[in-house]
Amino acid sequence: MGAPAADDLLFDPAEALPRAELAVLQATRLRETVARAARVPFYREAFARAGVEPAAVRGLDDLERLPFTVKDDMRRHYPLGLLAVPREQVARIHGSSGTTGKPTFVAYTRRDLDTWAGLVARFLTAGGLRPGHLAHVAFGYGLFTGGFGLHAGLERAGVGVVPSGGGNTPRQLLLIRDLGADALICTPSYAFHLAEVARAEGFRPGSLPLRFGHFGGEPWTEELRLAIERDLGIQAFNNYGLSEVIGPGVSGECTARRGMHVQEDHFLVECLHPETLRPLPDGEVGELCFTSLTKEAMPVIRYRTRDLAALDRSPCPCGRTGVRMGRVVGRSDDMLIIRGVNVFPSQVEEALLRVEGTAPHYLIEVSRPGALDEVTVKVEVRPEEFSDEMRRLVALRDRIDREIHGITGVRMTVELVAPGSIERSAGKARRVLDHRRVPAL
Ligand code: DLL
Repeated sequence: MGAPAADDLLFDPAEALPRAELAVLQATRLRETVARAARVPFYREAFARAGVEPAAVRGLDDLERLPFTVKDDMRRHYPLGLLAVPREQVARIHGSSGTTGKPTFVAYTRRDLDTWAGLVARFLTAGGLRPGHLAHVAFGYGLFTGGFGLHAGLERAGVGVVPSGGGNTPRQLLLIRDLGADALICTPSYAFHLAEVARAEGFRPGSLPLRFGHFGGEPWTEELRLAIERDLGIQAFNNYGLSEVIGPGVSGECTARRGMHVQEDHFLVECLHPETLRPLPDGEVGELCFTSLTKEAMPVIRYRTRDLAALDRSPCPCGRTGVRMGRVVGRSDDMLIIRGVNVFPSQVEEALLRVEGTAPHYLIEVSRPGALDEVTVKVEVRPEEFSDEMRRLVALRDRIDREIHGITGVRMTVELVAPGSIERSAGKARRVLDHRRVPAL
């Protein structure tokens, strides 16, 4: 492997720690994390149920004995029941959507925010950004970790930031062009959409000043990468993360772009068989599971992401020693990612149940006709409503539309269909038809 290649600047020497040293650091941090988690009643009880005495956790070999954490545990302890520090030490709260319509919250101490910025700065640096560059952030700023997370990491890396936020694509193009941004930061589908809108506005997307793109927050394919690179004339890098674990910064690509280096001095990663939950050999696609090693406000123990990907431990020419995860090729639950927003079919169901006149039969169809995801929800109306006048049907549709948007945060096209027209099944009802192309395994 040798020294990192000249353009593979490390933001932090810890990225290239020899594996043996890394293992020692991880073991120390795992002990600290377990001790910290044991302050939370939920974890204390989970450890007790698993027969684990927190003080007896000595090293990495003990990981397998620790209990799993799932998203539902977070929901059940809404809003901040998994906090491991006094509320006064919380410096920021972010959140992600959940099935109940309520977000699940994640909290950060000052030190967590500092750690997080450093982790994001690492992958941005690994992907070519340098002090003096200017980055255009088109992620939403808010509870979603994308906007603020990338923003802080860019600043930490010494990169200038245009905090544009989401929406108003023509204006985004204007800012990128007139301010001379070197890098675009958003979801991959939005990057592609920007290029489309540029073309529709009559200019060549490749004429924009952009040279780099750092994209994440949703699954994408190698084909989409090539298309974005060709359209915008940039090098595009993939980065991955999830709010429960920290947000963006869990892993990211280096210039070799042979998978995303997991920041293993801050997170232990396991790749498990989604049903047996036994570890899988490298190269096999399984469910990724993360244990935080440095988080203070909300440590997570063996958090089951439901994201399916494979791990690769072969040496990387960049010199970073963190294991690489491949593209996320699917989910082991029914969560959909619509334009970067996590949506569960049960949220749509919840919205429908709030509206009188609908039958509990629906079908969510997802497609990507252009760059952006489109969702149509077909909803059966009750017979007495269906025969009713048009005006009432329109009002019903608008009501459903508002409820769905209120709960999921996503605009979906609502189509009212005749009673009995949605296929019934004897077993599990098929609620989702996802026509988007599944990334190749
Ligand atoms: O999406 C954090 C993030 C923001 C990552 C910006 C990267 C850039 P959540 O909203 O909690 O957090 O959604 C997390 O999004 O479990 C994956 O299913 C999916 N996801 C995130 N990044 C990628 C990626 C943010 N690069 C969920 N490839 C995760 C595939 C991704 N899926």
